Amino acid sequence: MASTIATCSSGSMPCAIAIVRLSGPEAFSVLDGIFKPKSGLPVSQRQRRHMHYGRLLAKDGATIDLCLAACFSASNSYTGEDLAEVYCHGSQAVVAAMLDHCFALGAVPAPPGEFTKRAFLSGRLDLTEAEAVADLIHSQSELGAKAAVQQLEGSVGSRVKAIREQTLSLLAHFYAVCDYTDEDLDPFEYEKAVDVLTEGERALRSLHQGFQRGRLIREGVPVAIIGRPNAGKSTLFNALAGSQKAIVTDEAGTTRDVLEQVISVKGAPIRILDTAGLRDTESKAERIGVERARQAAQSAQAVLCVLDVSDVLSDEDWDALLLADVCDNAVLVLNKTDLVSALPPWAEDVKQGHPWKEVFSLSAKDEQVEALADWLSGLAPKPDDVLVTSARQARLMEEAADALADAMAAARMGLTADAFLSDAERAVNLLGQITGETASADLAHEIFGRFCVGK
Ligand SMILES: Nc1nc2c(ncn2[C@@H]2O[C@H](COP(=O)(O)OP(=O)(O)OP(=O)(O)O)[C@@H](O)[C@H]2O)c(=O)[nH]1
Ligand SMILES: [Mg+2]
Repeated sequence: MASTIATCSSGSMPCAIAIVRLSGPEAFSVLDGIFKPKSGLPVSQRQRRHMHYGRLLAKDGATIDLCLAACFSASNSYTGEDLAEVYCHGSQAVVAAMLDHCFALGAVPAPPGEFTKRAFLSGRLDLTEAEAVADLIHSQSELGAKAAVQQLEGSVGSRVKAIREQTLSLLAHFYAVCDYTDEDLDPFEYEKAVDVLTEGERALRSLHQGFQRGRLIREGVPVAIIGRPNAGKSTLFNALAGSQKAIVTDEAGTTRDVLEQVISVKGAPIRILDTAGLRDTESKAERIGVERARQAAQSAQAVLCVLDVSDVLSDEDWDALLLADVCDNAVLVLNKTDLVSALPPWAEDVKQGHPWKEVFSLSAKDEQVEALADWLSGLAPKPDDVLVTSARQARLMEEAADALADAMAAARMGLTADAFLSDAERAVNLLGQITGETASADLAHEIFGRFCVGK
């Protein structure tokens, strides 16, 4: 019999309200033990999914809070088990005393992801939906949240299930024709089977293609800020991030490592990388930093090349310009405009002489980054199509598409039925692992182990 788990599902305390959740066969009886409604009747005997006001008790019977509690029946709960929730004041002491009382009454602490794991095991969620819960919790931008919630609503799972069911019914038809030769069944035609498999493979390849874009949404579109020392890269990074994360000084060579932060730019997830100023240097650490800056620029989706308009154009600036030239998506940032009344003569040559996607004149120090932020927000993929964000799912989709292609090749070449059947069955199994229909206990353990406690 499953245990009854209890844990605090809300964030760090102290805070206004904390939510403690109980799930399992004893959830209601444990709640009745720790919570006494003002109205007298235990919550388990009152209306489900309604809040009830009452006294929360510690193990010794003393009142430790006045708060709300609710019961959700297995048929209508997140976990698919009886589930109870207490909404108390967000005090560490209150929550600790309440949990202590729950454990004394037979509940056990919930491991990370246990509530969602139980939802999966009871069939409330498939694995793609469960993984979307984790994505949603970790989303750092509105776009990331939208992609996760689409997946939570079954956008990926339902497509994968449909392909699996079509392949399964092909197999069922094949076996029926072999097993019941006397029955009046439609003959199994390889040509028709190939049509179904072709469509399945096409759909899987297209889902898989969405993975690269999905990953950008999940991890943020990488954008590197490059330029010579003191151009104002870290100041620009801080202005975009809206924080003082990067150290800024008037000493050249302040930033030595690549500093990164995912920021939500008008709802779009952008991973900005602040890099070391490009120059020849004797310092070992700074040399490594410069090398990392070059690598960051080459692997980023876009590069912001920062030049200081209050200074002359130096050889080090040329180094940055040459690096920007090899990036497909380079933007020129003419910085420190607050220090000059007009742009220097070299600015026009630089604007014209390179394939810039856009040119911005601004003062990073005065946080004039609105127009640049607008441009950055346009880099994120559009959320209108189904985007796969999980590397696990993407890998299985590719393998399943390959298995379907192998099955088709076997059917077309007129190989033995065994070859066709084993490839089609392999595809069915791989597709089942995406949604969890054929997932092993180890896999479920690994996936839910990455969740936070209380979810
Ligand atoms: N007036 C003015 N000063 C700026 C502006 N942007 C940066 N600075 C100043 O320029 C100096 C260097 O700025 P940083 O942001 O540290 O420059 P960096 O490019 O990161 O330099 P390194 O890390 O050494 O490569 C600091 O004194 C900043 O305050 C600006 O828009 N206007
Ligand atoms: Mg810096």
